[in-house]
Amino acid sequence: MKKLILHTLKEKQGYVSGEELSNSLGVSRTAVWKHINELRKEGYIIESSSKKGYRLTGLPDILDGREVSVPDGQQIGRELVHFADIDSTNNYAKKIGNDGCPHGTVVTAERQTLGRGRVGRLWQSDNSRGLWFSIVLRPDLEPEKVQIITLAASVAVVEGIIEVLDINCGIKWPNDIILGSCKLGGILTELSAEPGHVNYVVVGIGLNINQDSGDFDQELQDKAASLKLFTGKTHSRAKILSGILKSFEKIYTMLLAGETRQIIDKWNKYSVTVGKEVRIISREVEYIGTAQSVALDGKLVVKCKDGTLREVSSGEVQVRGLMGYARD
Ligand code: BT5
Repeated sequence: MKKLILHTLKEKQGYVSGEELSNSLGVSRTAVWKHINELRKEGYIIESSSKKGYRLTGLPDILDGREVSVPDGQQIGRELVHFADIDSTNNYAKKIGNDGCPHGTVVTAERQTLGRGRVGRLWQSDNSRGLWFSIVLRPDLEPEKVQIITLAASVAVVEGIIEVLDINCGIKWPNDIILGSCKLGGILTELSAEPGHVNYVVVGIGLNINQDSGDFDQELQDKAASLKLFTGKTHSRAKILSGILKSFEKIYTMLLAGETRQIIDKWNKYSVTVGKEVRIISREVEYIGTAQSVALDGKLVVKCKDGTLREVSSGEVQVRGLMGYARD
């Protein structure tokens, strides 16, 4: 009933009388009033006037199915699991991935106590000012081709933000979302596979939305961006998440259709890596070169000083001029 009342108030975009609500939904006016109060407790701002009735004027920024909406027929985000607190949405997504959850299930959390980056690094996500979520995918791809999913996910994030806010972000290979010269977000892709077969992939996305600079740990203060720091305004996480899930569905469909070239072309359009001087730091070596392109399997092609080309599949890539890399 509460859902129906909310739906009616959203549709009307103006006052609806208590009588109209009680008649159309077949409940008493006292029942309507009770549900309205419950909605208010959940953060919906509903004005009331004895003559005109009720009017919805503000939505809470909650990340469950009430405010995060996906178009009919969309698979990504059709199932949403939301937590107030969790260790890591990727951990939970892997658990339900193992248990057989449907393709496209999305796990969100207000706060993570153990948000993870790559190779055991920490991801600061101890407050509800960002978007911390994971998507479970069941792609029919060979395990070697999964790296391209991280690139596709970065494109989905950038295009989702353009769609909702008309703000242009960049992508730093392989998994950073950049705004200005700082890190706005990151992607952690994890895989469960057997030889030749992918069981599931978890794409974990962390995106800073409404943080002020004091919300970041000391060591991140010069490196981290948030959409609020960039625009000076607070943004709806639910709307941004809905936009990203929609663009994710689009790019994932391209991936399954074998349109890898088109995905790389999109990625190149947003890349802040290609054409720049990069410092590659892997377990074995460290060198400086120029990022040339991204290969169809998602590897970064780097031209070294001596003219040789090297393909980088993992390790740390620093891009000159970004997040503190200045050449000494
Ligand atoms: C990443 O790792 O950038 C991937 C981050 C993925 C986080 C999401 S949140 C939902 C899901 N659940 C999880 O547990 N994880 C995923 P990496 O490239 O390794 O970058 C990690 C580095 O980014 C850290 O060492 C810090 O320097 C920096 N960092 C940490 N928290 C940050 C934040 N909130 N904003 C910007 N930079 C941050």
